[in-house]
This record gives sequence, C-alpha cells and structure tokens, in this order.
Amino acid sequence: MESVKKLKNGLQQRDLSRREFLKFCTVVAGAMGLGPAFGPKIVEALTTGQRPPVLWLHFAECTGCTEAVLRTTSPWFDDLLFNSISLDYHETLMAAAGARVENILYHSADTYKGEFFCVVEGAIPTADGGIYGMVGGRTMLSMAQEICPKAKAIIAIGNCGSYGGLPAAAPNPTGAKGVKGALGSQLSVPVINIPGCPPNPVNFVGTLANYLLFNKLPSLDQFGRPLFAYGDRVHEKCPYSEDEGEDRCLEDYGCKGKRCYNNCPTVRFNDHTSWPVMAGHPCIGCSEPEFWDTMTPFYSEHDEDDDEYDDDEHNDDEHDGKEDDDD
Ligand code: FSX
Ligand code: F3S
Repeated sequence: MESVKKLKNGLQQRDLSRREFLKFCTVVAGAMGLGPAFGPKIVEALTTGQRPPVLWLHFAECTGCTEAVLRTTSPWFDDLLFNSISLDYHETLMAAAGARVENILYHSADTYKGEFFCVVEGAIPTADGGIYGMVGGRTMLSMAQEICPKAKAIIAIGNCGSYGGLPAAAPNPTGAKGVKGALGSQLSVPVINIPGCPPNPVNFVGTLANYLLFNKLPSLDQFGRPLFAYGDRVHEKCPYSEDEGEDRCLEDYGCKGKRCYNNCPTVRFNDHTSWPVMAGHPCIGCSEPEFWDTMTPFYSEHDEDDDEYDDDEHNDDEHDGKEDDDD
C-alpha cells in the first residue's frame, strides 16, 4: 500500500524506531479509549496527510508544559510534533526573535483565520488592563484578544493556560486567568483545556490525534477537559488503593487522588515509566481549577466536606467544546 510505504520511508528518514513509535501511538490510542488496533491508525494520522497550522503562545508560566511536551520522550517526540503539525510560531523553539517574528505571528493568524489551532501556554494577567504581562511591548491580554478569536480552536495547555494555575494563586495581584476566563463569554471559538502542572504530553497528542483521525474535537467535561483523559479520578485507577489489596495509599500524606481527574496511573509519564504516587509522592491535584488554593496544604489530609463538586456532576455534564465560564 502506497501510504504504508510512504509512512515507512518517512519513519526511516527520521531515524524513528517503528516499534518505539507504534508503542507510543498505542499508548495514545489507549488513553483515547480506543483499542490497541488503533495504534497504526494514529501513526498514520500523525505522520501523513494534512498538517494543521499551530500558533503557540507563551504567557505567564514556567515553560514546564513545553518541556513536558518536547522532552519527555525525546529524541523522537519533538520530531513527531514537527511532522504532524505545522508549528508556525513558538517563542521557546524559534531561533529568530524581534519585530519581524511578531509580524509573522499576526500575519499567520490572518492567513490561516479559522484554520489554525492556537495553543495557549500560561495564564493571562488581566488586572489594570493587563500591564503585568507584556511581550514585545504589548500586553499578553491584547495579544490573546487579537489572535485567539481567529483560531479554529484553542488548546489551553497546562493548568496556567486552562485555569490560571500558579500565577492565579491567591491573592492573585495580577488578575491572572486561564484563556477562557480572560477572554470571557464573547469568545465563540471552542477551548479545550489540557490541565496538569505540567500536563501529560499523551493527552495533548491524543487531542490532536482525535482531530486528525475523526475531524472533530474530543468531548469535554464541565471544566473543558477531554473526557478521554480526564473522565476518571486519579484514585479510581490507582494501584495502591485498599480496594486493590495494597497498603501503600498516600491519603494520610495528603494525596488528592480522590478529588483530581486525570489519567496519570494508566498513562504515566516519561515513556510510561512512572507517575507521582508510584514514585512515592502524593497526588497534588494539579489538573483541577484553582488547585493552588483548593488543594493546599499539599501534605495534609483533605476534609471531604469541602468538596465543591461530585462525580455524578462531573460525568453528566459532557458536551462538545463549549463549557461555562470557569471563573
Ligand atoms: Fe503552568 Fe506551564 Fe505548571 Fe509550569 O508552562 S501548568 S506552572 S508546569 O509549565 O504553565
Ligand atoms: Fe492512590 Fe490513595 Fe491517592 S489510592 S490516588 S494513593 S488516595
């Protein structure tokens, strides 16, 4: 088959081990709730055909999200990223800088209006007209206001881009917010949140693969997170729970796995090597809105009376790409 030949050549050219790459795509397929047989289909979707344009914006953050996406499964993950999407703007990765590059950003947003994915990494300071976050003499707020509404969809990567994260922790003097909170209800472009501090790259790739395979965005929960990745609480798949006959549960040490929705125990990090609880550290709830305020102190047991929402509410509010304001 011509497409298989093309794929094989492409992988060889890029020195990718087909076995390794297939393994990764099978993990992505599993995370998306698809069977292992979808692994080769995901390989194909990610390496052949259209490469959607992506403009990646950096706002108030630590850049750990980019690090997580690009380095976790190095050397081939970054290669995959560059060959699956047309990454037209990314401040951390671009060699060039300055006014010419900024012009490319605004020019690309106009050229690919309605077609590009806008990835937003980091919170957007909104207090006092947004003056606490500037890039090239322009507020992050005004950049987001100009570029985001022109996108086909916005992918907020990390807790900061999704809900404000650390920059929005109380007392939040800069008025930092996630992209949907900062741009408000007039934003008609769908926002997909991939929270985590940092998020798992598999969940980001799964969102892209969903689009490339099925030509649609994944179903989201009421906090704008893809249900394929954030449909279950960490606790539900944790191998250390009492239900599993284990006595290594870290709840006494502050584990927030019962209040946090993410697929860490099944997908894990660093090539499926480990995840926080497996490494002996309690879950800190980093994929929940306002986790710096609601999950702290991280090493103390939680009072269940403080819970703001329950499991039924989480799973019943499934919808596609449109959620209520999160702030
Ligand atoms: Fe936030 Fe991303 Fe935490 Fe850092 O850039 S989600 S502070 S790991 O990295 O935005
Ligand atoms: Fe696991 Fe116990 Fe946390 S079961 S997710 S270690 S609360």
